[in-house]
Amino acid sequence: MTNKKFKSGFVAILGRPNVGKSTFMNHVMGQKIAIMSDKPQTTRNKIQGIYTTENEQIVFIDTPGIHKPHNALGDFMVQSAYSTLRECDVVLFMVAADEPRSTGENMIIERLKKAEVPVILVVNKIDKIHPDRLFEIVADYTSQMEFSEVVPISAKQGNNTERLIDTLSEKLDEGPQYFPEDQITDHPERFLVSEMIREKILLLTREEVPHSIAVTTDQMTRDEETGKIHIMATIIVERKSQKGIILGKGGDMIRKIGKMARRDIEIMLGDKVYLETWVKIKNDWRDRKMDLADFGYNRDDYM
Ligand SMILES: Nc1nc2c(ncn2[C@@H]2O[C@H](COP(=O)(O)OP(=O)(O)OP(=O)(O)O)[C@@H](O)[C@H]2O)c(=O)[nH]1
Ligand SMILES: [Mg+2]
Repeated sequence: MTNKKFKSGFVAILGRPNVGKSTFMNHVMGQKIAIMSDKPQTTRNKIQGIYTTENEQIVFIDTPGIHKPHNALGDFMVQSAYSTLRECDVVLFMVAADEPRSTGENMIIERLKKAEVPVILVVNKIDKIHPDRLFEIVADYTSQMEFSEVVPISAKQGNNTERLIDTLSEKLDEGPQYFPEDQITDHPERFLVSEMIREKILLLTREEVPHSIAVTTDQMTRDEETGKIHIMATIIVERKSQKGIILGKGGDMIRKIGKMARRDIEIMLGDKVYLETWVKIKNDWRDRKMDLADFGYNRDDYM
């Protein structure tokens, strides 16, 4: 036992889509809590990653990438992201080193200027640029607003992420351990199962399809005969043509999705899984409040 005071706090990770927010949180947690992909708007809900050591508990809140919404789902995502400003002690504003500052970033910066908590600028993906360019990138952002710290990292390779944790620890006040030490997230297993299926669809499909799907996990029970966990999940699409793409020729695609997702789910649950998936069409669900709520995008989340 050390006689150091226990520190804790909530840390929101904000930024444009695709800058690496979820990759960073998963790296810190040492496991996949939030799904990741090279497609923008991968994360749709706030997701906590609870990082506990003997000296501290940092509750990271991964958020949907802030963008200009084109439907009710987008509205929900952006609202959830901004709502974390009211519930956190520190903000990590993440940008990508390999992309110039855009109007998207400028919009976020205007909001962050009004934040009542310290904002740390995290320049991610430094593995993608020549080190000489870092100075100019940092100078550009710091000319726009005053940040309490600037930390360049590579979330993918893990460069400098420990320094970022140390910097965060310094910023946090003494506080209670909010969650038991073995709790890693605020979402139930069913949510993580749905997300892992959605991740494989993001990986395997293109254009509008990844954005048009939702996944629900309707049942998770242990099959007494086989001893496996029997999971029944539904993939929701917006159009008949999308259903065709998800099923694939002779069911090829859905089998591939199921196989890849099952592997991840088995690792997460530490158990054998039998995954059964169904595909359902719900026209324009992304603009229907009732459907959004049914598929886990509840307004309650940010009100
Ligand atoms: N080269 C490199 N790629 C990275 C790094 N961090 C993330 N990526 C990649 O960037 C892409 C987006 O990563 P995500 O973690 O899904 O990004 P996000 O900010 O959570 O995106 P949204 O959820 O859409 O807002 C993925 O293809 C990652 O592998 C990094 O440090 N270096
Ligand atoms: Mg994400």
